[in-house]
Amino acid sequence: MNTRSKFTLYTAGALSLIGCAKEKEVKPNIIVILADDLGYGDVSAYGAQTIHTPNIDRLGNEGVKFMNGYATSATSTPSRYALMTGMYPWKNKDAKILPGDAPLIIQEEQYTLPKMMREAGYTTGAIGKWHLGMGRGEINWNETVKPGANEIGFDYSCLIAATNDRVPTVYVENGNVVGLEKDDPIEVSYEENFEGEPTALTHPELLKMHWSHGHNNSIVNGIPRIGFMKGGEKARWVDEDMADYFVDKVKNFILENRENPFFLYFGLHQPHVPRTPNERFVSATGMGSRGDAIAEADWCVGEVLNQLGKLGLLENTLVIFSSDNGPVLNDGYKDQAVELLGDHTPAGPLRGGKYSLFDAGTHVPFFVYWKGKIQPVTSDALVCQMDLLASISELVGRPLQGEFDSENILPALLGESDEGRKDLILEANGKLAIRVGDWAMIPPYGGPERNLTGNELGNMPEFGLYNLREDIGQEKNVVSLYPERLEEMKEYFLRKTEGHYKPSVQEIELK
Ligand code: NG6
Ligand code: CA
Repeated sequence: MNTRSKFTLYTAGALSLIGCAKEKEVKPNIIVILADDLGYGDVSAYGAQTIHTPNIDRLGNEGVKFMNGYATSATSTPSRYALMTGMYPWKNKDAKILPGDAPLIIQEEQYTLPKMMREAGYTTGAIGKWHLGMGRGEINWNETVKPGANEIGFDYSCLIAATNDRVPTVYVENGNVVGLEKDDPIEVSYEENFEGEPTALTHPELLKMHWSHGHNNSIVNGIPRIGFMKGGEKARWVDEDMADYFVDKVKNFILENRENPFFLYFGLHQPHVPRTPNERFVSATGMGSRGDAIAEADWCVGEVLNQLGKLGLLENTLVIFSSDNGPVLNDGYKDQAVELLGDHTPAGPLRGGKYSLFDAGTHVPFFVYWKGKIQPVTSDALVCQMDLLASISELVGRPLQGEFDSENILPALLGESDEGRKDLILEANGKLAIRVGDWAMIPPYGGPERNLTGNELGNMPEFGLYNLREDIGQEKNVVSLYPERLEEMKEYFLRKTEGHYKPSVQEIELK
């Protein structure tokens, strides 16, 4: 198909949906489900054989299954920042893995996806993993913590502040710690322990899960964490119940808002460490806790779909599923993820994983499902979570004003075009790489080849250039075969990153 007829086709398609939304004043509910560290190869819709994810698969097999779907970053905070703000995270120096007591990194005056949805008449909710900071530093967890999700556009929020391995290990609902008792206040520190409080180093006998790197501070629920915490005994979460807790909140939010259009951000905590599936899922996969946590995540997705079905909302709800970054096996606990992996390949055919500039760091599962409105299709379009802002704003009739990195790729998201974005800057640990069309280019960076997880980071002494269509596993660095292509990519990269590229010794060579 030539470009013009393709363009006409998708424009017409998109307009028909947009037109339909406007004419009948039907605003589809929008649900974004973001898994945590789920790899491209962890989902059976992408070919996983030893793990079965029937509910997640349904979104891909009955919706648009993106073969080139991306997070902006190979870790959580920056990816989530891009999704929420439509801006590249490397333009904000604070958008890096945050501790549990970090201040909110989105400015209250900044435009956000939930704000846009609210302007479009939606009720907005954020449930699950947050990891974008709360408060302004020096948080008092015994008072309402502000600003947070509610101040950047969410009408309702029920969250874990950072990650499931970081303190405080409590749920924060609309800024308030759930179940906190007045006479047992919470204190949190990422600097030093509170006197007399057990840690993994002083009281290893209290551990039911052991750490391999990091994760040797406060012990909660027999699990050693990152950071120190005291008090709030009754408010502390039970990891094994977290999925049920959030699924209940999600079902409730959908039920309460069934009459109005709603936007829901559901941050799954699986399969991030510590992997603590509920006993219903223990041994579900034969792959140990990582596999079982994925089975539990799949159940969570099924519960969302069941609730929509039960309330007759499936035809009126657009569901987007993705993951904040690529997979990792040993992320700091001795949970046998490596030993019990068997033939499973969490990154599928891709190279690298979480923390990596190689493709698997950011190339993640990505599905868009809308029953009866989206025809099942497999799409090669290059799409990124950051594009949800511009694309959904188009869908709900609130085109963006101002400058954003988010691109309107609505026709691609709806499966009506295979033209997504042309290029994407990828980020891992503050280092940048680029994908343009089928080509990926990684500048030379100093630093170790792998970190303690064993994942390859993509730090190389020379430029890496790969054609992902021919070499999806980035096995063959073709810099010497395509010197002109490399020069083009370098130029393109410098233009797009506008001085944000901070390499070590190779800077001169690049310029
Ligand atoms: C790292 C943690 C890792 C994980 C990650 C954040 C150590 C040694 N490693 O610092 O376990 O928590 O941060 O993951 O502490 S993310 O998916 O939320 O970005
Ligand atoms: Ca993550």
